[in-house]
Amino acid sequence: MEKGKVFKIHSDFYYIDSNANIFECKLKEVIKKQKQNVLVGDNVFFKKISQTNNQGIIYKVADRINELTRPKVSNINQAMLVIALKEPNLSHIQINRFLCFFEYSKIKPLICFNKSDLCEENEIEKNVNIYKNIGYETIITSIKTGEGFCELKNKLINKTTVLSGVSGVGKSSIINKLNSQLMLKTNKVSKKNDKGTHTTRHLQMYNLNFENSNETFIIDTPGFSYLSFDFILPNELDSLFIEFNQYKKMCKYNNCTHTNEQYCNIINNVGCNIEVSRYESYLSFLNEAKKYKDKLTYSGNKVELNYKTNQQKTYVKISEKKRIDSRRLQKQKIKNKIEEENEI
Ligand SMILES: Nc1nc2c(ncn2[C@@H]2O[C@H](COP(=O)(O)OP(=O)(O)OP(=O)(O)O)[C@@H](O)[C@H]2O)c(=O)[nH]1
Ligand SMILES: [Mg+2]
Ligand SMILES: [Zn+2]
Repeated sequence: MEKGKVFKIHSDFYYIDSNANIFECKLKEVIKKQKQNVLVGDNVFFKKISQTNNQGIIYKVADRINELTRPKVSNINQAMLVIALKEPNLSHIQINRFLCFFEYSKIKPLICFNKSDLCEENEIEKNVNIYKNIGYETIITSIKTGEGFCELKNKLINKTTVLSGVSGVGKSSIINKLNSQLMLKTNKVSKKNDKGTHTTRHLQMYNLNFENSNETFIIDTPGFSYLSFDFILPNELDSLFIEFNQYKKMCKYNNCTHTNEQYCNIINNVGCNIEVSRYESYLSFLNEAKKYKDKLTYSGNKVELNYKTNQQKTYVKISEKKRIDSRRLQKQKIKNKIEEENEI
């Protein structure tokens, strides 16, 4: 059996790099039956169909170090969130959306502020410092002037990095600048609506072939148009704003939502220790999280008596629709979350 890494997936075909040889593989029936996802980044075991061509069958997926759901990749060392300082215009709420998602996924992001050639220095600093002060690793780059690329190479070397960010921010252009042989397709941002044109259509992993490392991988991804929060519950949200943690301990109420409670230490710190744009994003995401929770819970709580202990226990009832939609395990997870939230 041969070993290799999945670097591209196209419909039913999995493209594998095995010691710089490329194989086009299909999945063995048993993997399909188990409904096991094979992701870009997976290390797999496969058998060649014949000695003469480069086709094979994947038999087994090796254990993963980690996996990310959006984009769907595995075995990554870091995620680099690419932001354009201009074209498309920088949006803090959008940055915070991605940051919350990475916190939720327990993946440490590196934030790359690209297109520095289009922006004044003091404006760049003002924007970047918001995230630097929170503790995020940041880097400023331009593919036009080459700013930041030495530093960037040092941050990428010997790692597998997945790029993330909306369309048009320069993800593919950055990869081309790191290795001019790759020649990935890029496209202008639309002047009409200040949006990218979704040029990259598929996830693909590339070896950057740095002079001093042949183990530096980068994954180009299609830019999301919108990352919606249909997975976070209200009580989980404040911990995803990592700078809130040190202040929320001093809120008067343990279950403070930091919205209109008296003696809320988060609200007290907005405008000094907590950036206004961060707090505004929090409020906006909280609304989305509440809507998500409402969608999950229609039927309220159910009280059952345990005849042995003669004690009552309260359960959360999930709506009928959700019951059909989700598998047993998922249901249990959701129930646990809500019961925790309602302190049942
Ligand atoms: N001025 C300037 N333009 C840049 C820079 N980086 C990228 N661009 C331009 O931005 C446009 C979009 O770049 P892409 O690399 O296609 O963006 P992308 O993030 O890959 O977009 P999708 O594939 O649609 O997700 C192209 O016209 C690039 O030339 C930069 O540092 N400065
Ligand atoms: Mg692209
Ligand atoms: Zn509070």
